[in-house]
Amino acid sequence: MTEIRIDGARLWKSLMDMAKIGATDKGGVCRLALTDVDKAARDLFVKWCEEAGCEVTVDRMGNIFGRRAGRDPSSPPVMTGSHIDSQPTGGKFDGIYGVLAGLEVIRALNDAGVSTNAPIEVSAWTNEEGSRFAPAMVASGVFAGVFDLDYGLGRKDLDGKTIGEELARIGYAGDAPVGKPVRAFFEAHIEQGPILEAEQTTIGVVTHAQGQRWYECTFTGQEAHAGPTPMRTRRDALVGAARVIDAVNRIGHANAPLACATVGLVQVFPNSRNTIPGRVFFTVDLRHPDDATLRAMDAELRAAVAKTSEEIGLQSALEEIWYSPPVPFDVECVAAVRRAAERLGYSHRDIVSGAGHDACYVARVAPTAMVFIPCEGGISHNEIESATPEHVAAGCQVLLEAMLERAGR
Ligand code: HGY
Ligand code: MN
Ligand code: MN
Repeated sequence: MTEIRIDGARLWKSLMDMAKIGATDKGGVCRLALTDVDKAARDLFVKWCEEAGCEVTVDRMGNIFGRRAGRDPSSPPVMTGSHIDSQPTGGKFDGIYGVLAGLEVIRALNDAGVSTNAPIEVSAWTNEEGSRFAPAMVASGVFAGVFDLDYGLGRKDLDGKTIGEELARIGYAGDAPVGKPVRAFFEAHIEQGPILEAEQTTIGVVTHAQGQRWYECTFTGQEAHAGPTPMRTRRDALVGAARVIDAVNRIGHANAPLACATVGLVQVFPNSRNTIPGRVFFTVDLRHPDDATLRAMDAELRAAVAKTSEEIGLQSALEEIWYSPPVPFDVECVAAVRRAAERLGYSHRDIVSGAGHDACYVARVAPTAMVFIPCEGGISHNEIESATPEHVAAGCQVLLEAMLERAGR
């Protein structure tokens, strides 16, 4: 076990200072990707990296890298990091914990005057959430070669603004190429689920992340007057959406306990109380750790859409916009996390991530693992999201130990 200790109070203060950017009345944050609020948080992160002596680079997808030099400048970096952007009703820890825990590792190494053989880098990945721009993790996806740069820069929000335009607008359209050799990548994150807290376990040793499929569905029927139009002649798009939304929920329950199925975004047109909805746009998010089961859930969704269209006489357009297969993390990196938790005497257990993370894509181009800590009530993507200073510090200490093992002192 190393004698280097992270400074938990400093990390907690950084988290609370960062949480002031985009703070909401209910104690959460709203820092949608590439908004002015995201820019302000990025600027603060860059300032802190520079104060810690890091060389900061930004690549063409706006991914930020703070680099602490190693003795061997030719060695690929041991990297950590996560994301700064949040959900519209996000919390103070999702993503930003992994970014600032990575910065704290660098600050702690500086305090200890310790050099590492490989450079150490802390990263902040653009648009991990997939809330403003879909899909999620698009910038780490470009970094991993899953998406090409034009696709990534061309992704549009609901107002038609592209990632490329917004990066330029906030001054984060970097010129570094997207993608480079990475010796190992470790991401610290809150679990965002109930397991660690329920088992009173401090560290989650993440072995895998589940697969996910995202869809966009449009039902088109016919606008008509809510008064004189007989029920038998209606082609009500919202009734169609309601039936499929219920079917999505049933698909999740039918494949429980590991499946997840969610409709989070619905747009009704013309959205007027006395006009029968002629068109409804909605999204579907299906997840499962087993790829074959996820494929079966896909088939069930398609059948439900076809059946509903037939029953109500609607036109339907169901597009799968994103497929992220289940991810096994690197056995050696996972073992480094487990050994670190053991050396430090923290309770720990292996766990599968229900959420997607940038680590899921970086895992395609570098040995990768994750460190989870509990969050209160397992609640995330909610302004009440919370974690304890003790768990925040423990996860960061495990991160430092695992990274040092790979970076070489
Ligand atoms: O959707 C997810 O799993 C992550 O929050 N992007
Ligand atoms: Mn996250
Ligand atoms: Mn999230």
